[in-house]
Amino acid sequence: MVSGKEDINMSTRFCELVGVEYPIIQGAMARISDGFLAGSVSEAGGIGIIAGMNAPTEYLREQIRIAKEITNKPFGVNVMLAAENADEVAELVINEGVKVVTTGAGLPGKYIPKWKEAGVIVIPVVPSVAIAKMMVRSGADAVVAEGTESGGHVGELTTMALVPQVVDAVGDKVPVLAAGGIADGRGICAAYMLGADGVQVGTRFLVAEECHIHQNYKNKVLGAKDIDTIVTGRPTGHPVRILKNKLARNYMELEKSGASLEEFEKLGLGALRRAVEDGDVEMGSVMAGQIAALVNKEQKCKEIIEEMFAEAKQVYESRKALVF
Ligand code: TUI
Repeated sequence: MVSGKEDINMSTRFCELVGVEYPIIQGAMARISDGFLAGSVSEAGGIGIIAGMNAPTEYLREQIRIAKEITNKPFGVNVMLAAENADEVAELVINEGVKVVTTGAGLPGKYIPKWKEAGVIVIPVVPSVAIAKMMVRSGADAVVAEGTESGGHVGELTTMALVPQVVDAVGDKVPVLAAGGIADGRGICAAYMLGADGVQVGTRFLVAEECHIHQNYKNKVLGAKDIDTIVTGRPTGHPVRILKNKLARNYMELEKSGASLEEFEKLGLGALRRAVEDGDVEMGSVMAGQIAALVNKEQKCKEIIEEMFAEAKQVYESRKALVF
């Protein structure tokens, strides 16, 4: 206690559930969040997540082992349910003793009993109240309520509208984490005020020093303005938020012309790899959230997490003083 000020503890029931210091998950980012990034986030006191996406099972096993070399703390794997090898990845996480699984883009119900039996903590990422309820009925231990501000595959609702509704629906049963548009301490405080027990952050970790993407991708994020993201591919049923570039303009042209799904697919083929590995940020898919403009420095994962929570404490103190 210093000069009558209570020392604010930002720890929540989510920290107890997972056994972490800070209630922050590094969002799974396809082709981006590997064992090195996830291990670094976990070692810094959050939960790092290796993106399963469509990666071969053997590649994921290697990434899990890399994360284990970096940290003894819990980390997770995201199982992208649309992936062809989802069944194999679901087994892999059990065999490798992975502590946390997050899921995206589908319903993981059929895997949940096995995961729970193996002691895996299951945290589906959900875009709506109905899906959140379904997941909790299936045995989810927590949910991430992800607003449309996020990068990558997005739902319709904003974080501001979605999070309190998911909290009302399932918050008495499981912790709810907020995702979409959170990149600093203000976002953490806002999430807490909406009833969340933590946050999932993706975009800010794109520019982490431990994030091994092409520097052109990082520079594109660092240089982004508020209106620089756009949602592409709505007609395909898989809307994806990316930073505006030539690829995004081509997508918009296709949408206007009422193009076939094949044409969309052709344009999207290999686009993420082009951006992440080749650094082609014009014809590549530069996935990032609406908060990209707030992300303006490259830092270590540890600095990012500690700065965000230190800022959250300051914000809490200073805003509290406004109210009488
Ligand atoms: O999954 C994400 N974000 C993603 S996945 C991804 S990989 C990808 N790349 C290109 C095209 C499509 C996918 C990049 N970013 N976020 C979590 C999320 N889950 N958002 C929406 C959902 C979701 C949607 C429907 C969860 C469950 C659900 O169930 C209903 C159903 O019909 O399956």
